Amino acid sequence: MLDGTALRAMGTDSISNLLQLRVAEIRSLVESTTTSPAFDIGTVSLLPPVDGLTEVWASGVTYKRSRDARVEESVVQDVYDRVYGATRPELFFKSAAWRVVSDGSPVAIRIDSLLNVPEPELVLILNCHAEIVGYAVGNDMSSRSIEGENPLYLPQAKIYNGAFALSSGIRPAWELGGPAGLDRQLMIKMDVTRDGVGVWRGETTTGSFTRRFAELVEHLFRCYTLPDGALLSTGTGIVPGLDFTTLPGDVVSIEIPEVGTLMNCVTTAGGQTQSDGDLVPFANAKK
Ligand code: DO4
Ligand code: MG
Repeated sequence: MLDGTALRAMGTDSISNLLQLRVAEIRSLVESTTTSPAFDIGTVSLLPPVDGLTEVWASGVTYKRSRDARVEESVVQDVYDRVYGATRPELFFKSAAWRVVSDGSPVAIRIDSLLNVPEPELVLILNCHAEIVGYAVGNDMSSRSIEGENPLYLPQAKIYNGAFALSSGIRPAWELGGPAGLDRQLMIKMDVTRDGVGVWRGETTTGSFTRRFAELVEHLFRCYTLPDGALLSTGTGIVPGLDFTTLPGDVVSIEIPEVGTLMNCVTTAGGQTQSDGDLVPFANAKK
């Protein structure tokens, strides 16, 4: 696993610097570095492996379950059918690096959204050369009611405070597949508990992913420069029925056994509501 300790031993403090190198260079750095953490890993909070100018992007409708769920929730259904079968995938900007939520910190639902879900997703860690360096576990928190009202509201349904969480550490790509990407199917599991009781559970495998990871990467980098690389969340194959919504206080646990785990409690998105009901900007955002 590639984490902060390994990074420092390799002579860098930043993932974005690392993502300027070719996979072969990163691999040789990792394999020639012997690390032993100078602290007990259980006593520190690990940050997610994203920083600098690295952008977080996401893809959608890459599993049949996702296509069916969007058709069910949306008043405009054919866009999801169309993108599911189209050559060009759905790609959308999800988060700046500094906004990404760590494992163990709260993710959020919006105060103006009635139907909300966590979306457990395999995340590709990409260098600036559009190569897959490794994998992590992501949670693409989403408002189904806002996107369902109108697909043009997707940025508001998907981008808000606490909307994307990422596991700590990177599982190097060369440990799971060939240089072109993943060779094997990975299990993806999600559990949601409320007051300590399980209220929703689902699982899928990347065998149900209907595209190739390489084609998502190719479309992301087409006509778009990513000097510090990118994280690309590959879409969800696990969507609860319309009778389920995540509530503040829920705990969301996601596991991709060969990649990592991610656990976050759910809170209400940071923001303030004035007495007249207007939203004002998030007060605590870093400058
Ligand atoms: O437009 C819908 C977004 C879909 C998505 O985020 C997913 O399939 O994971
Ligand atoms: Mg998603």
